[in-house]
Amino acid sequence: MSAHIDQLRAELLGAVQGAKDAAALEEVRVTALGKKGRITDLMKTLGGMAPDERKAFGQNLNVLKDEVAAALDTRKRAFESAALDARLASERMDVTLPVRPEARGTLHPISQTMDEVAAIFGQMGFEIADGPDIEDDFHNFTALNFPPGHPAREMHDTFFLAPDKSGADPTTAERYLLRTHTSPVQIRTMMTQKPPIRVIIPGRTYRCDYDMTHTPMFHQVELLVIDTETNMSHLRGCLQEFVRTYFGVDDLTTRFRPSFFPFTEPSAEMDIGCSRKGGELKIGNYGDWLEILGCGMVHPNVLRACGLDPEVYQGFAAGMGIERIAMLKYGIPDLRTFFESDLRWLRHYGFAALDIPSVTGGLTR
Ligand code: 2NL
Repeated sequence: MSAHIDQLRAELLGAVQGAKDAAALEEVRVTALGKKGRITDLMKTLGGMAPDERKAFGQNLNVLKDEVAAALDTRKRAFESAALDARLASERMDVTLPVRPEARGTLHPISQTMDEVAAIFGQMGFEIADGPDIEDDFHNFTALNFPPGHPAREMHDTFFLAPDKSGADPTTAERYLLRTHTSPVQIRTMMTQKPPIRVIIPGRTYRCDYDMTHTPMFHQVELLVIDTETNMSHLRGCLQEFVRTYFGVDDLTTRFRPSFFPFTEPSAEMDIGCSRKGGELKIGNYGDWLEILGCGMVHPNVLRACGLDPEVYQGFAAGMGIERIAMLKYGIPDLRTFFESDLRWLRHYGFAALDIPSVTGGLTR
């Protein structure tokens, strides 16, 4: 009898070891310990045995049953642990890798330059104003003291929108256009805000012109100060502070030359010191001069057009081209490349998106 059990033990333990996977192992379990399993069948024979024989055989059978159950359990755990190892290997990740790939986008130099200008004038107490790109004749010309039919209107190479079908006279305020400068935003600001006013207006402007130094869309920033005691020395101090901070030259000299704009009186152009020695432009006090912006005291007619009494209020305004000051600071030689969306150019001249300009942190990389 015990020889029979030994043989069954060898057979069942061999089957347990030979099972290739969890499903095969389960079959072995059913064959051995299931309701109609080999050990179970033997258990059923106990009832027909003599008491002594039954006791000995029963004990042996129980030992075998426990042994087979233990072997099944060990093998089952081995399969589970192998399955877990395989899953861990397949789902493995390197936790030392950076969380995200390095950002590849950059800020366009126009955006960077606008941010720098905003940081400098923001520090001086200016707010940013904006307005529509599509304007009417009144805000773009008439309120700015361009008389009807004045040649300066033609000088602006204005893009006019198709006249509306209402039959309105296209030479009057009814014609819409793409703003030729950001000045209409100042008009809107003066008409809606009570002085004191200190605003800068960065934005897109449009003129029908295209050559080496002109693109049909370009960017300007203008500034406007309106108060009751504003004079030309405020204008000069403010603009001088701007160019010194923007170009990072603490003692940069400025020079004012008389000029003309319909909307300012007196009007001036401001130059900054530079050198052109060896064909290389350098900003600084080297004896040569570079024109940087136009400015002046707001014309009384402009104040009146906005409902401000020129006997009470006066102020100054200035305007400059963003592309121009960006080219000067960052050594960009060709205006037209600003608008070509050439990825190599953008990567070369672009700025890190999180490198936010501030006056205290330094404005540039
Ligand atoms: C330039 C010159 C300038 C202004 C813009 C201005 C606006 C109002 C009233 C008076 Cl509402 N002036 N703006 C004044 C002087 C010059 O721009 O060369 N820009 C590129």
